[in-house]
Amino acid sequence: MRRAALLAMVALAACAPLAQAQRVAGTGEVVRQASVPFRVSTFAGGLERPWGAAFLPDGRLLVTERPGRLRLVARDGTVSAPLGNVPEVLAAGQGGLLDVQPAPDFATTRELYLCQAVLLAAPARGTATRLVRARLAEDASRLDFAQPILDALPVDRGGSRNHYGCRIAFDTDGKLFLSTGERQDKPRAQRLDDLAGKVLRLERDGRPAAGNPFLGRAGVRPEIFTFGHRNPQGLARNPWTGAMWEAEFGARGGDEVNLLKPGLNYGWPVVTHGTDYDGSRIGEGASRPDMEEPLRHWEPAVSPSGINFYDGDAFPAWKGSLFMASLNTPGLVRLSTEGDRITGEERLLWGELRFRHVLQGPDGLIYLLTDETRGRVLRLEPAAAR
Ligand SMILES: [Ca+2]
Repeated sequence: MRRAALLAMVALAACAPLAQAQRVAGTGEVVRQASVPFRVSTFAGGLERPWGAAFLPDGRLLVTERPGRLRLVARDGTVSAPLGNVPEVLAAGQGGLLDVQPAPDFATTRELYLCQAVLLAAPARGTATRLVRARLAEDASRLDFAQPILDALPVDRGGSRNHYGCRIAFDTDGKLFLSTGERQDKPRAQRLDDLAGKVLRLERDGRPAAGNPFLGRAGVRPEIFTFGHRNPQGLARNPWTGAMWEAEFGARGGDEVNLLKPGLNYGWPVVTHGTDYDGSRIGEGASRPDMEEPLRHWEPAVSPSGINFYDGDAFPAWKGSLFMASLNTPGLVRLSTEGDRITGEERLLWGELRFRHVLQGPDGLIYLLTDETRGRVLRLEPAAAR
């Protein structure tokens, strides 16, 4: 019964032409052609290219703006002035101030982590993904401490301003996971003496985490947890299994959701289900026995950015879903999961708006960051069935 309903839902979603998209995002209108009817309203506005966000224990929402600002959104949607003492970023191309994530013990330490693009001066002279450890001042007006703790070296000297990855998540042991993009230099994803195109697992001070798969291996960076990634902007811990899930952009098609297992190779650019932008083949084909297959892949592209699992009570039917913010085609993907498997897919607000991130609020509602110059935080709440 459940499976039949799911299949019908997927078929419905697949048939909905983009031209019929409702264009309701943010208006307060009810979306009824979904497995659960919901209302979409604007919770907060006036944010320039919001990229990362996280709720604090007091219910306020920390939001980054890609040009280099960090703000707090109060529970009534009021947006603060930019916080002081935020590190300088390289705001160009896809780079800037990207993710933010409070430490698991934020309530006592006020510690948080930022991921950003950085331009390093001579002698390095190039760009990289950078992780910063910071502390939010008691009055929340500024960071009273902000210290870079890891650069995904070597720097890019080829002039790329793209593919930084840059999502942060914590595992059940409190270790910090950081995704890094391959900086549009494909072979870097397979090089183990290189931190680009990887997912790293770190102690809170940026050192390689205890138990990492390559600790003590000569010529291999001990921070590496998994490798062979292209541009991973999605990272989320499955709250039921504790496993870390990842989403990454393919080139033309080949977007992926992966289940991360220590030390494994996720294939890029040796294997991919997509092609290059000119239609030419990349690498050796779609799969190889010694490389990990994605849990799911998409052709044509959906361009997945932030992901998060939903375990709230406001949408009981969606408990156990993985939500994925999609840029192109713009919209929200909902994947049903059982354990660490994907069992179905539904597309919401499809063709409406580019979403950079999706997260669950302390109220169990779903919050979306729009990828717009005048960006917003949208809120989805259940609506009564008609
Ligand atoms: Ca892959």
